[in-house]
Amino acid sequence: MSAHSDAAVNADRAAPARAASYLHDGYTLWSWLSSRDHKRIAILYAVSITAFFFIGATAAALMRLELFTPGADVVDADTYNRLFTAHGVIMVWMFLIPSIPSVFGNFALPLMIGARDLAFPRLNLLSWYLYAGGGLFTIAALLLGGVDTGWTFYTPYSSVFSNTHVILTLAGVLIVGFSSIATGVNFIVTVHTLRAPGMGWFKLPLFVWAIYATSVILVLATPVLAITLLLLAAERVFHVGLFNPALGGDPLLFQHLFWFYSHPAVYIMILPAMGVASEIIPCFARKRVFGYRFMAFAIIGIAVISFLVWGHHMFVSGQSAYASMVFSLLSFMVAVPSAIKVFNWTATLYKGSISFTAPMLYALGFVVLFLQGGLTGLFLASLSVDVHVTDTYFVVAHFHYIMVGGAVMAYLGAAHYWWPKITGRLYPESWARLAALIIFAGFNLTFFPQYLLGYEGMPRRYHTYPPDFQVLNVLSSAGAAILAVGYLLPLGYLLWSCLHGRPAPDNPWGASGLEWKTATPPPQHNFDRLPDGSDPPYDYPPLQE
Ligand code: HEM
Ligand SMILES: [Cu+2]
Repeated sequence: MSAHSDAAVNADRAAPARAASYLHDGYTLWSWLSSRDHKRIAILYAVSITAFFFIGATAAALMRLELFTPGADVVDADTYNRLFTAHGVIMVWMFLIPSIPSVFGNFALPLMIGARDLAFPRLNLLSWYLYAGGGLFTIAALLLGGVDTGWTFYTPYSSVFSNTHVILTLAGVLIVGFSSIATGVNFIVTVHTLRAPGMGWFKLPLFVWAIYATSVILVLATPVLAITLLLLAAERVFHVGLFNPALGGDPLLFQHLFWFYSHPAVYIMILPAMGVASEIIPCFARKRVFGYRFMAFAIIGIAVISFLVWGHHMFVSGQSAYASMVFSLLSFMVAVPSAIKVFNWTATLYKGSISFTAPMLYALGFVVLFLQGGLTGLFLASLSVDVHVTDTYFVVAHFHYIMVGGAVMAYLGAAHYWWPKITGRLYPESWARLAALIIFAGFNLTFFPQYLLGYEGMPRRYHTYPPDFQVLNVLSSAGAAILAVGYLLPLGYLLWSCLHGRPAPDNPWGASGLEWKTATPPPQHNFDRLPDGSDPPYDYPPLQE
């Protein structure tokens, strides 16, 4: 690494006890692109994931623009197909799956368990290169004209009939999948081997539990995706007859394989979000998490059950009625650990001394929207209801409540909560609260009307619709415009705060985790002295009655 700059040297002189922060470890682009420091790699992820988010959001904005009117006024059917495919592929694989683990898991997890870095720092850097490289493949496919299969790549359409850039997109997703696996392995080994002395499993912060469980799902499920995509590529290029009925294949086999990965993938998105909420809520309610052990077991329960419910995506695609009944029942079972979590967050808030800071607003928004999305999931898990609303906007509304209302809210909550630690600066609190409220309002206005649209029968993935559906569509598109403003605000004031924000103290929230016990921003090696991990997590003093 390069020698310290003058600024860093001066900082060292001013406070001789402090080592230089990780931000001072060289200023060249190369010092970032070759860094093996988990904190710098987290920032590489944050920058690239944010870029992908806004590319995916642009596709969404174009879709909502088209759906403002019943006719085809903005784009034709082919372009619309490419738009929702690009939107789905980018949001799922380039944003939702990596977002919280790769950015905040990377940054905070080693600090939270008192480690100096992840177990395999070079593998961590390689993961980022795989992520960025895979992402560029999908962008290349987009620039060359895009894909129209939908993000689910259903066969035989994707293997036989589509003449768009399927292979290039598959390659991108496959490469990003390897990044996921590498990251998962890294987190698992880190949690097993690098916990601070005294930190037993039931002293781990719930965010660490959540990232751990997520990593297990990543390592077990992602190879299934990789194999499925390779089989699809083989079918497309060599016509081997796996999925094409004309060649003796079975298209349902593709759906089983795809959802065997993709349902657990939903929990790859939501478990980290739950972990974030479990950090923020006790901190700003000044209370211990209610039922810590139940919260940890609920995480494991959700992770296990997530592998058993994939068939609820295939209720109408020709699986036996008995199989559907079993998948329906198992899907209902996921509600049990999920409800435990919502109940325990609520109990943590009960009689707490609550301060409505921006991270807390995002966390509360997460709980409300996740609860609502989860409850409508029970409608979809009910066979008879699903037959009515399947492939309608009801489904679109449901999964946006979970993925956007849940995972994106938590991502923003995490960004605000750890921002001072990451950058050494405070963000402007009133702007942040305003943005949180705009996002919450814009989100509900965008997606709530879609439940009604779906219930009334508007199918998903269509670029035109009967004029009867227009009022609700206009509401939804107006909400999307508000949401867009809401998402652009944090981009603006967070970047502003990097340059002009007030310097942050080591522990601005008075929070309890080990990550707040080191300097802000942390030194390259995280801790000057190895911290003691034997304190119970969420050690907030009991509130006076
Ligand atoms: C910014 C506001 C957003 C709007 C207006 C929006 C709109 C849409 C629309 C119109 C569709 C197509 C539905 C269909 O016809 O099948 C869609 C699909 C989808 N969206 Fe969004 N979306 C937004 C944000 C997001 C975000 C932030 C994510 C994830 C982080 C996301 C994930 C998805 C996924 C996974 C699909 C599935 C595509 C499919 O149906 O195969 N969306 N969205
Ligand atoms: Cu599912």
